[in-house]
Amino acid sequence: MTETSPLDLRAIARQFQIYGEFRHAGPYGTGHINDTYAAVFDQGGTPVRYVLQRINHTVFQNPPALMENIHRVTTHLGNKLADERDSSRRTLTLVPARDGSVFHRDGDGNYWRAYLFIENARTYDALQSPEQAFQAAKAFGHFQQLLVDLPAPPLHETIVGFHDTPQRFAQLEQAIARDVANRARLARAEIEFALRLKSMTGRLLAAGLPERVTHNDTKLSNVMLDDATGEGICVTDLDTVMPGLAPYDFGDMVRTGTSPALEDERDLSKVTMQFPMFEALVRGYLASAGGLLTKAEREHLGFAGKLITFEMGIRFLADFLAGDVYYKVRHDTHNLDRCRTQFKLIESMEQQEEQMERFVSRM
Ligand code: GN1
Ligand code: MG
Repeated sequence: MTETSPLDLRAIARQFQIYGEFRHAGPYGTGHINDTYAAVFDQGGTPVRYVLQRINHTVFQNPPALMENIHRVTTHLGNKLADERDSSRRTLTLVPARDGSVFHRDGDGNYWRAYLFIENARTYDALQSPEQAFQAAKAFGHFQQLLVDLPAPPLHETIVGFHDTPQRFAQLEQAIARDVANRARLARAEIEFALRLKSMTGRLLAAGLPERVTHNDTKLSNVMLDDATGEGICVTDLDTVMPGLAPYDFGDMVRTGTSPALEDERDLSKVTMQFPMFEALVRGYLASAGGLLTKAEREHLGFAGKLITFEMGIRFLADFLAGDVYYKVRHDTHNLDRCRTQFKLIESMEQQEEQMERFVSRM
């Protein structure tokens, strides 16, 4: 994507309707796609933080449509939560640009947005307890539940076919065939593993499940937990909120919330699906979204964890083979490392599949 050169965060920040004097700004968070910064303004003697984000417009090809989605979603959430204690910490709130628009476009053609910073809460790249898993899953379920009555029209599809797992698989097959970076030789075992599981890719799409407004990127580092109460207070990363299937959202919680290891852990012996975390995710999700789900959606919750872990594994693998064109990487085998943790996690899920199914059906 185009660089703002040199990156002048003060100038960017001043394009938004933020009171006070700019103090400083720096990189923030661990996302793989957009560039995120925290900026501090002095407001009458008190330092106040804001989030600034540059949207990756190679990945999200229509930023204005994406921002229209986010504006509609955050406005809807804000209205529904208005009477709750601490309401401004329960949803992201966009700060308008000086011209009133919901984004700012800089001279290099980059799209920027600003949010209020949610203080006294944080995200975790790996969860530390079943209680945290419960709270995080409950927050994502609540998010889905609050958006059931989002007024028409449907949200824009910000990435077409985002959770079309068969299409993701076809993209992997293409990457293997092209092998542009000459890396297939480094990933023989992973390619074989992927080819063996091809037949499950279409199962969720073929299940006739209802389309809902879903988040679609429910990795657990996308929900903020309140420092004082531990409550899942705010769901973040709204770029992929669009029509989708609820089990995919639940599945990504299982992918990211049940293993004690990070997504790019190289010691694969640390990667395992911890059953107590799975139980807590099911309980938390059903505590808020249970009333919403159909029988068929519930029946697919266990399977969805495995399917989306596979989807992410093949996306990392395809990007490794393509020469790291999509995800941010810090070294040559970063995407392959990520793929390996996903495939290891699938093996761990397979060993506990029956138990997982039984638990879900009892709830
Ligand atoms: C990306 O934006 P971020 O880092 O939360 C990706 C997700 C993946 C995730 C894996 C738009 O999410 O689909 O699950 O990485 N987002 C996009 O960590 O591709
Ligand atoms: Mg994201």
